[in-house]
Amino acid sequence: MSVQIPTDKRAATKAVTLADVINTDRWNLSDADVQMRCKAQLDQQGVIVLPNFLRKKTLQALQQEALARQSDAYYTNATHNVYLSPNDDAFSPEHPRNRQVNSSKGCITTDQIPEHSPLKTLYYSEPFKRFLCQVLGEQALHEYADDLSSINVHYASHGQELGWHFDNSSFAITLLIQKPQAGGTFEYVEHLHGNASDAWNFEGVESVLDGSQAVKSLNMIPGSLVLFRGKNAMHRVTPTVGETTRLLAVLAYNSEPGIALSESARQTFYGRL
Ligand SMILES: O=C(O)CCC(=O)C(=O)O
Ligand SMILES: [Fe+2]
Repeated sequence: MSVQIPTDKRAATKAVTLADVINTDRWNLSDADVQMRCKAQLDQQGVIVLPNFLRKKTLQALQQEALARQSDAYYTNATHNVYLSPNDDAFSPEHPRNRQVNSSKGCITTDQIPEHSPLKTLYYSEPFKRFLCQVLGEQALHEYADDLSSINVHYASHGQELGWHFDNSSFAITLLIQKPQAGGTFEYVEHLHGNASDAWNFEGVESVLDGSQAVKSLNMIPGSLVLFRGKNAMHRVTPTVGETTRLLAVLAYNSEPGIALSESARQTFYGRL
């Protein structure tokens, strides 16, 4: 005799698999050819967009999930320099080393994302991590040791933006969940290196800050996966225009296990530890 489980209960208990989350017809992540082509493009251009990566249903679920937690987002309204490092008094405040730009987006953290969220299925999936390792040239990818930093959802409502900067981490993995009516454009300058350990490239940075250098914009549609070498390319997100909030998920990994984001960074980005 079989036990009858109500349909809604069955749906609720069904495990979400990677094939439920991503559009596997379009993106076969274990295909060596796909991996190679993605790697080649990332190596050449510093960025790669995989359109229609998420299934439509997943995208809708993620939109709902994100909007449901919007009131819990922590908002930073801070100015910073493009290097995201403390100012250096050896330079004037207007110098590209110190010049301040504005960032005003909101953010929720791993612990605020539901356990059954497709974001978590994707983040912890071994085939997904293997794909990322191949494309990024990493040996292994590990979650953050703290409960906040692995998966974040960013919110940018009308007027909110992310100022020009270089990332601290050598790669970033994002999923656009909702696109605003206008603005919210990801802009970057290819091959514009500039970081403390390498070369500051004050001249190049200044030309971007002054608006005298051509910048590229990334054509992201909701459901796209983006891999980006943000340490080596200056980038920003322009202010959102209109009533539709820009929603973006960030998946963050470490190449070593057991690493937590620094307490000062957690305090700045999340307002708590
Ligand atoms: O919102 C984006 O598309 C990029 C976010 C970003 O650059 C960052 O979080 O450092
Ligand atoms: Fe960034």
